[in-house]
Amino acid sequence: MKKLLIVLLLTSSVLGFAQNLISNVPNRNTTSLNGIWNYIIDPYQTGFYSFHLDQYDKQEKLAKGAFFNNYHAQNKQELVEYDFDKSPTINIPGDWNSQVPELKYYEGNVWFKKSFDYNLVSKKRLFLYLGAINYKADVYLNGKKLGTHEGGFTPFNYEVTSIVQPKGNYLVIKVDNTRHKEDVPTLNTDWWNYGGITRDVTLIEEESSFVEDYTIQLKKGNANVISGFIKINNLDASQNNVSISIPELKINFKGKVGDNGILSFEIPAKKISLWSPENPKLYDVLIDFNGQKIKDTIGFRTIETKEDKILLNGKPIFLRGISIHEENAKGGRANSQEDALRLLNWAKELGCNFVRLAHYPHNENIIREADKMGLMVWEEIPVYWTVEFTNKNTYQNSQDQLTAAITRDKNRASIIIWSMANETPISDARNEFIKKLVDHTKSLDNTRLISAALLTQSDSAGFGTINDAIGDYLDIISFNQYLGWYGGKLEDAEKILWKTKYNKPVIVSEFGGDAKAGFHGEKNERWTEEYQEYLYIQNLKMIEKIPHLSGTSPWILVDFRSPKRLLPGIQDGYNRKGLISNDGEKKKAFYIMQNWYAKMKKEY
Ligand code: GCB
Repeated sequence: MKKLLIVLLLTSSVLGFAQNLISNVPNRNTTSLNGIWNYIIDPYQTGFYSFHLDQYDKQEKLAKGAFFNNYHAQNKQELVEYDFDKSPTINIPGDWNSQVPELKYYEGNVWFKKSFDYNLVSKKRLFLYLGAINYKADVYLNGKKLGTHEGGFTPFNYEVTSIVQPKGNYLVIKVDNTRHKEDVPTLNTDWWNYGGITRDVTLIEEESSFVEDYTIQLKKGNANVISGFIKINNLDASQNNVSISIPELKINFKGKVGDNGILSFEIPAKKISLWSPENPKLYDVLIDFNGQKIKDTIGFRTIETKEDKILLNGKPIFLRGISIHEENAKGGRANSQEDALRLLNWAKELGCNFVRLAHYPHNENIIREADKMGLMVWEEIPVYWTVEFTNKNTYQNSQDQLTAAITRDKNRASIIIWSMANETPISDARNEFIKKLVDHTKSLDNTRLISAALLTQSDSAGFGTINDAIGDYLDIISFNQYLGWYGGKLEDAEKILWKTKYNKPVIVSEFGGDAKAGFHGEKNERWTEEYQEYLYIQNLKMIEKIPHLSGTSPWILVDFRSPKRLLPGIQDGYNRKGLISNDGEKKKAFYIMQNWYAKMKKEY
């Protein structure tokens, strides 16, 4: 049995499952591997397969042709047909499409290499943490395979303690952003498939036993109890003391980690200054595990629903939101703190207290900035349109992405909603799939609200309805509707009524239409700023009358690149539904929304 277990463990590491995710990376002892990397474009995967398509990383003997070996000819005669050090360079983190002109439309394989030195003193452990790679990554350090990871928007890590050397390490990553039907997202999306190492690459140094992850949040619906868990990696049972202190709240809790490596706790707390958009208070929190200290800044707030209201800290709120893609106005994946501030400051200017970060988990910087700025956040996974709901691997992949997002972000007060899916076609398999994701989310975090952006129908009496069985599992009924753009007449807006069978809060998670900034005309001329402005005026008249309305997040803050938007002279590869153009110019509809939010702010 023991032997079998060892074999299983070995096989799993060979298959390369990412290890348990380490959280709160920004506050750990880290070394950044960001910067200039070499890359090789490899459309035929020449560095991965032999000429008879044997996969090099499954072979025993050293394959000189395998790019992950970073091999250099030993003498003038030897044949080696690649050389990272003579290959071009690219900035990491960063997508390849917006950095290398000939890769603008490329979907396929690119290899990346970074060399580094690292002096790891004995008894310490080292982990390689990858913030996100789109879509599939095969990761190698010094020629050894660390693993394969799929999913373009979530972090993963590998232990490299026994592989790293003081000098001349080479980290090689093959990135493949080829789309597949069974992937998450699937073949068809309305956003650019930016390929590459799009988020930070970091080495994390730890002791042999360390705090891997924790939750420190208010207990569901209770503003006087802080609860959660602390999880120790490789617990040494003789050293199991943990303390959690929050000096400003005079909390100094001491506990012992159980044999399973976990300490669960509930700490009574008094007079917490609760986090809210008006008061984005974050407390310094210190965890001390046998003298190892890890710091975080955490806000405390409650979020619940009661009948058709969303209650923040026990009081009803209206979510004045905007949808945002993780993209810079000029194109390219956003990642930095500066990128985050640009986007979130625009949202603030619009009058928002809420952002829908569509359609996948965004980078950690933007979530942490939202925490500081007092913006509530909707975070979602790319279960978008027609993912393969009958495919077990597709489900597992979606669940893994959700787990990683929750693990990374569950201590951020700003996050109030986990969203399971966007505009997915109703079927039994899909309902079952989403239900499982909901159950999984609740098992990891029962303190937040759950939603999904649904599609709408109209009933025989002409009412707009939400006739979707997964509404039963959701805390908030959210739906996307495009009156005056994909259907319906804007003149009818005031007459259109909505109903839902659920006595739950409703969010209009998308509405909008395209306008090319600077293009003017009559309000009935498509693509003009006037058309978009009129569309917003009319939609808002309809939206105001939606029963149970608790928020809106129009589509979208900034124009974004989409391979599906091809109209020359107008779209030119951009979805133009932004309230702000990709040159940062505000369109007329921006001010309609801004006024409406000013009004809603007064009413609530
Ligand atoms: C939607 C999708 C969003 C699209 C948008 C559009 O319903 O959820 O991803 O970009 O419509 O512009 O059509």
